[in-house]
Amino acid sequence: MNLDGLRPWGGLAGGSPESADVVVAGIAYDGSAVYRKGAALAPQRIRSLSAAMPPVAEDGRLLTGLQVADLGDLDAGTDIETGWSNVAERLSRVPPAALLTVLGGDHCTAIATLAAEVKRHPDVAVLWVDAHPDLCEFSRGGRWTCGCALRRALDVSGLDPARVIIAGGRDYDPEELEFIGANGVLLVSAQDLARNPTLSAEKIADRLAGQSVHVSFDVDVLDPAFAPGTEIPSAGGLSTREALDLLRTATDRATIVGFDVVEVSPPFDSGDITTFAALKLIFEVWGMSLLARKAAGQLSKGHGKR
Ligand SMILES: [Mn+2]
Repeated sequence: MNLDGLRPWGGLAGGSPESADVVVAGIAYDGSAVYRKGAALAPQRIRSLSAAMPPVAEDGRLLTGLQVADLGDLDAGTDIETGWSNVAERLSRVPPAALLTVLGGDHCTAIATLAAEVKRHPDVAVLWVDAHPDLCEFSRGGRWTCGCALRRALDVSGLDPARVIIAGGRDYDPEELEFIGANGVLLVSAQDLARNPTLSAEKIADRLAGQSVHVSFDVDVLDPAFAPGTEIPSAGGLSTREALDLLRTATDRATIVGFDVVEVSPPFDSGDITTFAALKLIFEVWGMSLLARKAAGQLSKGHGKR
């Protein structure tokens, strides 16, 4: 792909991490993948192709002037069980006013991300958009495998499970459904979303209204037709269009303070369509969060000086 003359992040890269509107970090780790590795290559691929994105949201709002500071990749070591805390420590120092954007990695990278988000925003709610709840105590040979990602994130962050909403679920282990029922997690399944997209998204919006929210987006929530480049494709998923509309409606009355996109696996992608789906989601979430912050007068001085 010829990206000559184009700058990363749609030309928005710049500013210092202390004052930028958006702070990006990668976690190039896929040691928790049990089916097939490859997500460790995602941060670099996403960054590289980010130069091809226009700095304009799909509704025509300009992102021009938004300052995007990229910390590069943070080192989670060879095992997330021990490596999450260093990454969480660095991410927790991202100013609360910045929109944190993390590029996974497999979904266990979200353990570090959510631990940091709870530090930055103690009352944060989490919208976990994923084909799988990742709520197993033990899964596929370990407690720190991808099927346990959300369970471990709750453990280490102290986040109340009742502040978690799972959207797009369709593949479950029995113990996950038990945990969801026993702990007040709201589950809005892929089937719910397909049958009644607006009502389902509004149900989430009611729960998130007035809250600071972190969106953890596992790209396998998308149907494999739209995102083949992932560790374990799950049939019956959302289109990219449906996912964008879900995020917009569900967070309409909330403030998005962070977003991570995980499980993009470039080696299994086809023509980079999964990487570009991730980039579309990132840029649109920036637009959604930007609108709210613009209204609140919380943007960097760079914004609006076009
Ligand atoms: Mn997941």
